[in-house]
Amino acid sequence: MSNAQGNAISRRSFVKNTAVATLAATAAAGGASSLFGCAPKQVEEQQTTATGQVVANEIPEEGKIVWQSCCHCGFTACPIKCHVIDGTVRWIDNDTDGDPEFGGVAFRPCLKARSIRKWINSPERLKYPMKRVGKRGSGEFERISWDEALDIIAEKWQYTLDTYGPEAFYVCATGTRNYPIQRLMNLTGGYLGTYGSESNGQINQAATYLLGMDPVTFDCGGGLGSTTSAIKDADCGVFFGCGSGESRMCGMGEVYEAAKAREAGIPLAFIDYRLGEGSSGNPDEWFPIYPGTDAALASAIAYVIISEGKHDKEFLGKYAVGFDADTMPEGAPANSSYMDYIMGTGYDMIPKTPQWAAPICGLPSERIEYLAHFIADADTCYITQGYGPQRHHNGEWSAMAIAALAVITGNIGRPGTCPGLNGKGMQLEFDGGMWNSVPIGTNPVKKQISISGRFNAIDHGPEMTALTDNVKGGDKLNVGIKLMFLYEAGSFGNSSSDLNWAATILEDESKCEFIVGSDVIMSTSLPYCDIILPDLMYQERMNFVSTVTGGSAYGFVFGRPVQEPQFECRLSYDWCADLAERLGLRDEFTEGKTWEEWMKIRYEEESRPSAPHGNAPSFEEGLEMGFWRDPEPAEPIIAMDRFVADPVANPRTTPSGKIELYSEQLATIRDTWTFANGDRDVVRPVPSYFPEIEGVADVNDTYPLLFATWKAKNQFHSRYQVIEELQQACQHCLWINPIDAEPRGIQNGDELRVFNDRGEVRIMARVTARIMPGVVGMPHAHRRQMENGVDVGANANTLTSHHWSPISKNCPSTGSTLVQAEKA
Ligand SMILES: Nc1nc2c(c(=O)[nH]1)N[C@H]1C(S)=C(S)[C@@H](COP(=O)(O)OP(=O)(O)OC[C@H]3O[C@@H](n4cnc5c(=O)[nH]c(N)nc54)[C@H](O)[C@@H]3O)O[C@H]1N2
Ligand SMILES: Nc1nc2c(c(=O)[nH]1)N[C@H]1C(S)=C(S)[C@@H](COP(=O)(O)OP(=O)(O)OC[C@H]3O[C@@H](n4cnc5c(=O)[nH]c(N)nc54)[C@H](O)[C@@H]3O)O[C@H]1N2
Ligand SMILES: [Mo]
Repeated sequence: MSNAQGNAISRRSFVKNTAVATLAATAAAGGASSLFGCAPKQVEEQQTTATGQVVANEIPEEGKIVWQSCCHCGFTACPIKCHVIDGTVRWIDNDTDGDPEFGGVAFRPCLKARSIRKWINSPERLKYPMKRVGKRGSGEFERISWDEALDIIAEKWQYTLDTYGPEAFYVCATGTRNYPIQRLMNLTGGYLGTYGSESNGQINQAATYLLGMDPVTFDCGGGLGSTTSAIKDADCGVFFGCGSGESRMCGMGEVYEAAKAREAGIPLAFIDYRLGEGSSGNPDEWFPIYPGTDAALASAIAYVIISEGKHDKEFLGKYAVGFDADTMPEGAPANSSYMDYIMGTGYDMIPKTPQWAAPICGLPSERIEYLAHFIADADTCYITQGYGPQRHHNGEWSAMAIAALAVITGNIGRPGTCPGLNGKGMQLEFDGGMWNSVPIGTNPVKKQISISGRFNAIDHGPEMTALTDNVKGGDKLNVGIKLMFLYEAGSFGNSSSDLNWAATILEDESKCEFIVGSDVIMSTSLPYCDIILPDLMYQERMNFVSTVTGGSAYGFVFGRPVQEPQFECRLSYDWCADLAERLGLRDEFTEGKTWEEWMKIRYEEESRPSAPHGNAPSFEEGLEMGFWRDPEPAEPIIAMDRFVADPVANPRTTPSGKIELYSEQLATIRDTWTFANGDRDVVRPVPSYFPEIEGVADVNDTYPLLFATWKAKNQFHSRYQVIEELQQACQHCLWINPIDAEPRGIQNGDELRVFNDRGEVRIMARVTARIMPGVVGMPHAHRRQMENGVDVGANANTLTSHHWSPISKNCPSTGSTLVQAEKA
């Protein structure tokens, strides 16, 4: 940067000088007020910019600083510095401790976190407990008192326990989080459990069978994948379906690490059906492929690598089984190795050449060859995937086929590598109590269903078995879900698929007899609840989180309430204690402790010791600081490094203790289970491709477009949607390629009807070449709003299918859906 005199000055000294000048001006204009106290009144001064423009420079009142966090974007909990004046948040700042030079590190939250005061003070907030008075779904409620609400719940609780037993209880939450209500249920006999998550159910299976992940600790030697910061030691990077520019856009996460890598000249390739922000911010090259076809692409890449003899024979021999005939487990059928599948001597006798894959995935064969050389000709290639590719009907196999590329090229367990999976690797592996809560104890009910199985279990629970529905912990369910807590879960609008079908199940009061919703705003799930309880926002309670980022900086937020509870909103731990009292269990529930006391115990016992440098403050010190950041950057976590260093001492959790390119466990599943989707559910012991239901192989004249979804950068799922400014900043629209728009007479901004046999939505068109021809898509979790059977709010899940994947029984929420689109 140069100043007017032509002297080069660094950005940092420029910032410093400007700050001094501003402070001097402030003192002059506002009198001798203390700089850091709460004194200054709003001071206005004028500044002239370099271009001669005159701008007002408002310096807001400092107020009291209360640190809090945003709501975690799944993996990144950005710290926010709230300036509170007279008990109200007035403005939000960020961590400013980092070096202001580019390349320096500051935890800068995105537009969502910056809008937090509009979220917590939204006019749409729930204010009082309510009781349903109309039909389920009608949205007719009346205000009741907390006592009345808790009396009704206690009565239904006891009735359900006596009539159906604990297996009929269910907590509908996202993933497997811990909530106080689960602690209470565990004290009254437990509840039907959940495994998997909408985020990464399929990828976890891939990790388990191929790489031998420990499903309890998720340990792959450092989470499911390496941290993104590991990329600094790679020669190049390949990202399959990674929306990090939208899904982890905070200043400290993947975007930052990828940007640093690019600055250092490390080329990055992105594979996605659309050029989203995640890709456009970072890639040197974009490789568009049809949704659900990553395994075809990966297999063809493997074909090129193996035919050219560029696979890492030494690595495969030492660390993997099932690559070729020499390393097959005893008793496995002939010609069934991974190499047989790839080279065309396997079960289908089809060589997986680039020419075979090109029409399937829509990427020209030369580009596939190019990608193969991009990976194989580098000494070290960082291979990873986001969660998009696996959230498909065939997602387990997409995830495995991608990870197999890291295996055959030996890009595992050494600096600069990632084993092709990105899961916990998005985070730093230390426990920050991301969704902090009280310990929930042990669930006496051992049966579990997949997270996508909840509507099935309400509809026909007793028909669900281990072999047909992957019910775990027992052969079958004895009873359907009869009492459900919808707890911080937008199952009815955000997370679940095929919502019109789901509505018919919840409307029937004989199925799930009693539903309680705990939320903060009137979400689209709540009209199906019998009782609604208004919760506190994260920022209104003690909220302890780690700033997990996947980057090289980290810290803990010791969030304190930024404002008093509004209206009759209550901390869920407190009303659960009152409910426990009605069930005769208050003392067992609280053990005499407050929410804050539990936070402290969990921090001292779990989170503090997990900080990598052992230098985290005590809880009291942390509260004093509000936000603690480790002054030392964290070294990258390299997944599976311990295994690669010593495979005998650190075996994987697979039966062989090695990476299994041929999995006998999968062969057993194939031979013993009955599959919901018949022949379309394919299970093979090797990473391989099969066409998903409602994928490229099923495109037809009635529904010719592949429909796909991703994360909106202006929402965290449904959260923040009520903030008008955020909606304007990033309008909800359907991306459609000009090649598909033109014959339909569709232009930018037109209102469209998008439909299939499951439902119809209305949405604005965004005609753009940044999505492949033949594919249309939108961010998920926009508010569902039904008018005459049409969702005019355009929630993606009004259209998505419920064909769950063969093993994890997870719904294919980012894809596996065909639609037609036309002008409304
Ligand atoms: N702003 C924002 N951030 C979020 C969230 C949010 O709601 N909003 N949610 C958080 C949560 S809970 C999660 S789980 C993470 C998810 O984080 P990501 O995994 O990064 O995000 P997704 O949008 O699920 O999928 C990533 C990308 O996969 C692409 N994709 C979909 N199907 C396919 C496919 O078949 N093949 C290929 N190659 N690409 C495909 C999508 O276009 C998208 O760009 O994000 C977290 N961050
Ligand atoms: N089509 C499609 N479907 C998807 C996805 C996709 O990419 N595409 N992504 C999937 C993924 S990865 C996930 S994680 C799920 C997410 O699905 P959800 O977790 O259901 O999504 P949220 O919108 O975060 O829903 C949380 C609900 O909790 C409420 N809430 C917010 N804060 C609080 C609080 O402090 N207390 C209480 N009690 N309630 C609160 C919100 O208002 C909202 O109603 O969606 C999945 N579904
Ligand atoms: Mo998620």
